[in-house]
Amino acid sequence: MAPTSLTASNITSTTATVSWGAVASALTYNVEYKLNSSGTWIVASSSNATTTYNFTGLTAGLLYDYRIRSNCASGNSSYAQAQFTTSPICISAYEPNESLAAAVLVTTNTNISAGINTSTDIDYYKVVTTVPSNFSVVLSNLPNDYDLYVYTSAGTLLGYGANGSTLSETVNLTNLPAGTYIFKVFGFGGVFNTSVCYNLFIGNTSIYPLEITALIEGYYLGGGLMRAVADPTNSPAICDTIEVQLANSSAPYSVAYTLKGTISTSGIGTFLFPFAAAGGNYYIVVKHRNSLQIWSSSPVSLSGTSGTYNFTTSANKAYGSKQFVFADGKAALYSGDVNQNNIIDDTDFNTVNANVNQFLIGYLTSDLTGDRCVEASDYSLIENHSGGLSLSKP
Ligand SMILES: [Ca+2]
Ligand SMILES: [Ca+2]
Ligand SMILES: [Ca+2]
Ligand SMILES: [Ca+2]
Repeated sequence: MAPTSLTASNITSTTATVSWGAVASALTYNVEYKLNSSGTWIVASSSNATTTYNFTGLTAGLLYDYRIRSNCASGNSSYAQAQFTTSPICISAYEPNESLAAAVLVTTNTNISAGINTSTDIDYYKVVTTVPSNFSVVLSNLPNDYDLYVYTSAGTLLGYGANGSTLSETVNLTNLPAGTYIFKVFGFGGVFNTSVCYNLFIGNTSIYPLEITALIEGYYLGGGLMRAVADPTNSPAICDTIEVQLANSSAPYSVAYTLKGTISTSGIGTFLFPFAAAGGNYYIVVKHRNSLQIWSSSPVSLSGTSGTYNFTTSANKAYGSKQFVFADGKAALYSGDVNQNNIIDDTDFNTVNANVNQFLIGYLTSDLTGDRCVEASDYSLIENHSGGLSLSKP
């Protein structure tokens, strides 16, 4: 009688264990195997006394056939045949790396191919950065529910991807200081797969974080604080969106970098410029949707690995001192350049005036005070400036 219930387990790149159900009358078993691509069987054992056999010396990533026959006193059975595939080489790459302390140093922006090949396999990797940077980490080609966690070197969780099933995982992190970062891949609930390697791509972009402080005249409430204008309900700490540009320090002062982002109600926003800007000398330009654009009074050296520029400490932090100054000494972008043509004049005034008469409501450029309605206070604000305030720049 031929053996039944042939199974292969503990498969690695070079080994596999096969087992089968005992045949009552069997004295021994014949075990034979071959590469599926070959026509010639190899005898592994002609007198195997147990119902398991350990293959060794196999080649990685290939399909093997094996067959088992029982040898009885009365003669031999026919063969029962099955298959297994050895693990690809990548399945055990970067091992051992089972703990944060044993994390393997890897290169960013290149594919890492490895496997979760046992129920206890955890793969830790580490990356060392020397300047501030953004990470975009993708774990893909998952045969099972694998998850991705990102930590500081001290083990503080920074972000994770824990989708169900075989969905890829993505973790995006911005403005991380220079340091050592840890990336952990594991099978949720101990799942693993010995034949499919996952892909881990640790995307890393060096940045130059530039913290800008600027106030908007019409939004100012006093005490260094502005109104939450963009989305007061959901983002009460955010004032509004501005655009920050870095312009070359010599004529024609062309713009080298442009970023959009928000400033807080304190007027502070951090803008993550490409690291290529580091070491440069640029005029810092701030634009806002209904304010008069300002340029820094002189070029600013982007030295070190991050920088700050505060426009609010005095009018002359802006080129031509073209800022409004409040009684408390704070300087702010003039409100009123509704049509963004770099001059506050009758054209802007006429728009605001018309909208006051319509009593328009909402997130509007003619709402200079940021209270989501266009009314008398917006009218009186622009009335003060519509004599013709214009952009000052080198
Ligand atoms: Ca592994
Ligand atoms: Ca591991
Ligand atoms: Ca998952
Ligand atoms: Ca208003």
